[in-house]
This record gives sequence, C-alpha cells and structure tokens, in this order.
Amino acid sequence: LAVPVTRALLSVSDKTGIVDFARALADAGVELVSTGGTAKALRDAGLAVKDVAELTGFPEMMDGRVKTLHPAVHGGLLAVRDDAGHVASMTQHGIGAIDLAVVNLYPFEKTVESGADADTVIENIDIGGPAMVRSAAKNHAWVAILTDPADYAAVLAEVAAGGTTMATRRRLAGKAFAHTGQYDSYIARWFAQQADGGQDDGEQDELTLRYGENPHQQARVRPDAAGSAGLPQARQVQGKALSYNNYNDADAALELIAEFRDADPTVVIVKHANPCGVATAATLADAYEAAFACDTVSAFGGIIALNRAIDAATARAITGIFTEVVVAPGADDEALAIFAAKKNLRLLLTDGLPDPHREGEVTKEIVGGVLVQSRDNGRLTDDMLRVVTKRAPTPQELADCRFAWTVAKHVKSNAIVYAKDGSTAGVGAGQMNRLESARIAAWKAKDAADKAGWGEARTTGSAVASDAFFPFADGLMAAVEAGATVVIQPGGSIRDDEVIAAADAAGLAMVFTGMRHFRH
Ligand code: 93A
Repeated sequence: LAVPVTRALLSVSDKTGIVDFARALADAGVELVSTGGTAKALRDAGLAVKDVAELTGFPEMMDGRVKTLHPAVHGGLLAVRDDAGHVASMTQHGIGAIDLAVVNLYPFEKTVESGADADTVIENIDIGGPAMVRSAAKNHAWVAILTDPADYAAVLAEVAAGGTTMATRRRLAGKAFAHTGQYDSYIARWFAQQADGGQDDGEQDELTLRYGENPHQQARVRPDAAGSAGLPQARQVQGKALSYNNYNDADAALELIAEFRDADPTVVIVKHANPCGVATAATLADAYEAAFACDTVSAFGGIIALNRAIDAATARAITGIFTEVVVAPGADDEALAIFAAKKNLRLLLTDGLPDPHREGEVTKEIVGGVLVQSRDNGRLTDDMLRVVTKRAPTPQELADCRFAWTVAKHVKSNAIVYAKDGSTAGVGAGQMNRLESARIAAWKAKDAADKAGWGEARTTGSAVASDAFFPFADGLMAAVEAGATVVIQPGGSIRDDEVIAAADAAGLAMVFTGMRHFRH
C-alpha cells in the first residue's frame, strides 16, 4: 500500500520550505528533478538536481510557457505501475516513473491584485503546473501530489517510514483538485470582469472559494438563476475575493437589511452571522453611528449592510475602523473614492434588496439525510399583536417593539434584543437559555454605556424582544433590571400567566405576537 519514493519532481512558484523539504528527500535517497527557478534554488542550497530538460530532451522554451508539457513528464506521472501495457510504454519510450510531485502555481491572484497589466496577468496563467497537478492527482494510486507547504512535514515522515500511504495520497489528490479548480475559477472571474469593463457580470457559474468555514474545508458558491438581488449576483467593486465566511455573514446582513428595504435609512452591522448593531435614523451616517455605538468592540472587522446608496459621510464613518465587507444597493462617486483608499475592504453593490417575504427552501445536511424547511418569511402584522398587560404600549414603545422584533428574527436563538429610538441597545445571541441571553444583552449595553460615558445604558426605557416565549418570569425580570419598559414576545408558555403577572407588577407593557422566530 505504501509507495516508496525514488524520484520526485519539484516545480514551485512559492518556494517556501522547498529547500528543506528537498534536502530531506535527497537524504532519504530520492532523486530530484526540477524546473528552472526551482532547480536553481535547490542547487544554490547545494543539492544535486536533474533539470526537467534532461528528461524531456527539450529546453524550456517560449519564455517558460513550455517546460514540463511532455510525455517524459506526464507519462512518468500518469503511468499505472502494475499495468503491463503502461510499463511497456515506459520502457519503449525511456520514461521513468515519478512517485512524488511538488507543484504550486504561478501567482495569478497576486498578480491581479498587484494591479499588473493584462499581458502580465495572462503570462501568470499557469498551464504546465495545473497539468502536472492533475496528472499526479489522477494517478494518486501511485503518486503523491503536494500543492501546499503545510503538507511537507507529514509526507516526509511517510517517505522516511518506507513510502506514502494511500490515505495520504488520496487526501492530497482531493486538495490538489480543489487547488486547480479554485485557480481556474479565479481566472474565469478575471476574464468575466475584463469583458464587463472591469466589473463582474454577475453571471459566472459556480465559484470555488479559497476554503470553507475553516481552512481544511473545501467550499464553493453556486448562484441562482439570474434576477436575484443576492450576493452571488452582486457586483464586487473592490477588495479580495469573498471568503465562505464573508458570504455567510454578508448574507445574514443582507437578509436583515432587506427587512428595512422600505424604511428610513438603516444600517446593519453583523459579526459571525449575528447582528451586533442595527439602527434606523434620519440619515445613513446617523444610522451607522447609532448601529456602531451598540457594540463598538464587535463592530471591528464587521460586515455592514445598508438599505440605500452610500454617501460620502457614511463611507467616511465606515472606513474609520477596519471593516471586512460592505453591501449596499449603491454608492455615489465620492463614497466610491473613499472606499477605494481601503484596498482590503470588499465592497458589494446589489441590484436592489431582496424581498424578505419571498418563498424559498432552506436545507441543512444531517447525518444520513437532509432537513428541508420553507424559509422564515413570517411577517408581523398589526392584527397579530395582542396587548396582554394592564398597561398598553405607547406608540413610541410599539415602534421600538417592532424594530427589536425584526432584529430578533435575525439573531441566533435564544435571541434577546433591546432597542430604543430605532436603534439596538443590546443583543444577546445564541445562548442555551433565554435568561442568559437577556443578561448578556443587558451587560453588553451597560459595557457600551460605560465605554461611551453615557451614564446609563441605552436599555433604560427600551423595548425588549424575545424570539420565543419566556418560559419563566426570570428572563423578563432580567430585562426589567436592565430598564426595559415594554416587551414583545410570541407568548404561548404554560406559565404565560406568571410572566404577565410579573410584567404587570413591574408596570411593563407587553405584547404577544403569536409567532416565533427560532433561528439556529
Ligand atoms: O508556463 S507554464 O504554464 N508551462 C509549463 O510547462 C510549466 N511547468 C511548470 N508553467 C509551468 N510550470 C510552473 O512553473 C509551475 O506550476 C511552477 O509554478 C513554476 C515553477 O517554475 P520555476 O521552477 O522555474 O520557478
């Protein structure tokens, strides 16, 4: 099962760790074959290396465009070692087996990001590299393909122990195809942008992402049929390609801002798919300030969504701290110029905002199957609201309730959201019991107040929304302690009477919605 390594081919643009790795291979008795720059680096370090030209009988030519594209290389990588016909071909044509290939590709993405001209970018489309990577990966039954310096150490250990294992070779092959797939998708994206005068045409096929939620996961994004205002269709104006987490967080921000598509200027700041600040105000810049003030710590590196075209004042405020992604239906020229100075900021312009009440399906993979449900497009209408306390909410309290409720719908359960004057005052997310979410949100609001020197937390006189009923009065009492004067929640607990009595005793107003918004 273990394949001993007698000959290795090394051809890398990123030469990190290559000398040490090659030296260890040589020490283990492995013959080294290499391309120009890589061979030079190894020779400079005192290692014995055979040039690929010696294998192929051809010099590297056409500015390096043709160096390894030859049967002596690909035959050596692709031959099935226990197939008599393959072995006969190797013998007939003097092709030697290559047991291990170390290849990483011309830095296409870096070249694009450096602002190089089109000719330079095109020259950095690697052809021979991906061909070798794919040949070796296809033949992983016999060949180990390394495309990432992070794998050098583990493979060396196997080589030293007698040979590479099938498990490792198969893992490396999968990684190799992900590497070339991602590489080609960057190239395709660049061509699409060229065709569209530097803009993305928003109609590219499935896009391979650099990695998934974590670096060891593979990922891609698949756009719907055209016509949606979602992120895969958005026009990315600047910044690096979106990561898996960027997509996930920006989508959470987009889904929440969509709820405000007909509202006054509104800004949503998201971290780890949860809103950490949301506000509606007279101007977009004011809305940003208010959303930011809710949690100035979490907002760092955040994802921001806005419900209208960004103006200069708002762009200036947003670029005051490090922000990962900004999504909006537009931006004026002055705002674009301000963003342009922040090269790392990913700016996405959508074609309007999606309909928050649209139908759709949400799927989640579980062990042995898939869970499918319709999307939570539930909407709160006036006739659903039922005042259950002696005191009815004032119009302002009711407005804050609606706002808090809308935000809570987009917070991971258990969700507690305090809001006042069209702005979140504290958000408690993802706790395993409601009391803790209520306490965390209040504590965060107090922390924000202390940091800003407001004297008292903005939860004082706030509305509090709970995504599901309070099972006991304790969660409600935590909200009272934080200063909430009005509560919005679905109701429906067997202890509703207790909770209502506690609200009455505290002089609160409370409304039931009859609809809950779990989100996990
Ligand atoms: O120009 S290529 O597409 N043509 C080739 O035949 C070829 N063979 C290897 N690029 C080719 N490579 C790439 O050269 C490898 O993928 C690697 O990135 C780079 C290593 O070149 P050097 O060893 O000269 O630094």
